Amino acid sequence: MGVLNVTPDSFYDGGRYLSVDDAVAHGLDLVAQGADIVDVGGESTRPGAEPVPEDVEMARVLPVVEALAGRVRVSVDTLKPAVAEAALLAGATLVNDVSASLWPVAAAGRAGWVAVHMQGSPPTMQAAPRYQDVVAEVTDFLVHRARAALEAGVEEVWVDPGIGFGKTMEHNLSLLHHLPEVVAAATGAGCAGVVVGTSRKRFLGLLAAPSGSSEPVGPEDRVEGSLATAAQALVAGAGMVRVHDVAVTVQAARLYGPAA
Ligand code: HH2
Repeated sequence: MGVLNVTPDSFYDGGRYLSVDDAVAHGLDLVAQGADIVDVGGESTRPGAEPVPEDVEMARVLPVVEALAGRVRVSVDTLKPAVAEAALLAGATLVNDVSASLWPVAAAGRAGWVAVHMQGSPPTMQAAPRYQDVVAEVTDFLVHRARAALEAGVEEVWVDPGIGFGKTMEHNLSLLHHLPEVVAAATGAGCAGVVVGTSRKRFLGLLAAPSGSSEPVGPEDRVEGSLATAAQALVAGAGMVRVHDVAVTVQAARLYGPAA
């Protein structure tokens, strides 16, 4: 899944694809690089981000979804039911949902659904994330939501542990190390698979910081960690990785595809 943010403020690609033409051209470039799905978002969910009004988000994403649908599978990355609904009408066939609550919209639109785990909400989620057992809590939450969606008639349900969504570095690393358990639980519950999104996130910047420094390196210097964690996720059985850097990730993914 290639990331296409049509926002001024996304933490990595914000402001790069503000015109419909630029956004569509980048979406097609992601397809040329090997993306199976282009994930179109019109509201940043980075830590500290403030919500965007519904009409603004719609104006950002709908023309892009419409132009790309038919040329590639399109997902819409939104928290808002009305935006998801409109994007499905515009041709998207997957709802990528960091609120993990939009399965009724996916059911009504006969679309797939990605349930992402988040503790809190973007403005404050990184203030003090707390878990007794992050792997068990995230897995239980996702399995419950997946079951609700499957019972409501959504045929294609994906779950995503939500790396960076209300999680410390330790929480993120624990979830990555224990991904096979999340995959087993999701598969057992009837999910299509597990999605993982680590691409250029802050914890990778902290891991890449020079020794002795507690300042993360910037998003532009996080491709190595992104690639390493995408490969880690694929080896652990994830069925999809959500990335900004499609070409290099596709090269890595080929290593874990069916043997020639
Ligand atoms: N992460 C982001 C947004 N959507 N969706 C899924 N399924 N999994 C993720 O990990 C995920 C996601 C945040 O990244 P990005 O879209 O690059 O940035 P921003 O929220 O600033 O637009």
